[in-house]
Amino acid sequence: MGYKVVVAGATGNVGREMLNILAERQFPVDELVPLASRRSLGTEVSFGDKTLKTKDIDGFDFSGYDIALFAIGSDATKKYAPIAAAQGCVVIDNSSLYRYDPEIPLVVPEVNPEAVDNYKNKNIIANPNCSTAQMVVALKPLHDRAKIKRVVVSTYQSVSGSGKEAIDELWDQTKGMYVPGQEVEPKVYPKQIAFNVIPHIDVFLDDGSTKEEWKMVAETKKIVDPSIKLTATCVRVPVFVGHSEAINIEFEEFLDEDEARDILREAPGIMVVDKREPGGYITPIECVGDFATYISRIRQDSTIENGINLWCVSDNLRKGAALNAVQIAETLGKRCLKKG
Ligand code: 11C
Repeated sequence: MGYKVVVAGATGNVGREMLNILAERQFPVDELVPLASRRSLGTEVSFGDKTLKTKDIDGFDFSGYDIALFAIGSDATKKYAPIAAAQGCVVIDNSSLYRYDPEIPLVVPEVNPEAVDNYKNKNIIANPNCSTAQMVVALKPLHDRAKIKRVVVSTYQSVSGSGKEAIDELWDQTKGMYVPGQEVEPKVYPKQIAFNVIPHIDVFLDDGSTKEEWKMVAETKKIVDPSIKLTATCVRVPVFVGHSEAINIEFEEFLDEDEARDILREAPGIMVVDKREPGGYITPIECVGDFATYISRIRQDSTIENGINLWCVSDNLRKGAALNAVQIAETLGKRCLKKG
């Protein structure tokens, strides 16, 4: 016996990945309904070897459905998640709307699976931001061994994090560079993204940081440990899929780089690729379509007492969004909504 599952936002980048991953991981599904806004109504989406037509999210009756994976952005989530939750369907939401609500669990199953048990508070579970999800998978096992004091992280985030229009903007701008008269002006981003990097993701806050940077701080505290201090600089780079992060970690206790490598090799969700030679590390192109978070360049930071540097790469549409949401559904199934 399986679950009755809804995927809301099934025609978007993340929604399509949710459908792929539910099928790839053979999530026990008895019935799957893809939902979309009226604009995309009737669009066909693939689920394993099936082709399904999307239904209208407006007016959809969630009663009798077990789990709804939401990838529809904060505004639409605000409207539809409370309806689904009130109708008895557990919402796993990819937007930022509920992440910072103390009553709503924010879950990365490799890190805090037990938080899922609090789903009953509001029948909603939040999925973290992509840049946080991959980072905390690496931080948690190291924190358990040597207690993290402070993290300094710089991100190199792909354009798929900003949606389909951003992918098109990078593609068209790159092609346009070679054709005189066909240069493409920035629309999604405030500056040219092709052959450039932009140190700005999400809105600016009063202290000069950006919301993306703030999210990494707030979410790490909620998922791993509120005592961890973290400072981030988030940068958009001309890569289609795959976020990369250079992470500097200061620990309470000394942690040798070889031990850190061994801990990470054993940690769930992580693949260590760390040969100290040209090409002995992972780049974003190589992580696309994978489930793993890749860790490379593990080394001592000898400028501080107990420091480690590392490089962390993951598919932002998968671990950063759809995969983590499906893993939450799996965890919810195992811990709380047992079937069969
Ligand atoms: C980006 N991290 O790369 C963002 C996308 O809070 O879920 C995801 C935003 C979020 O632009």
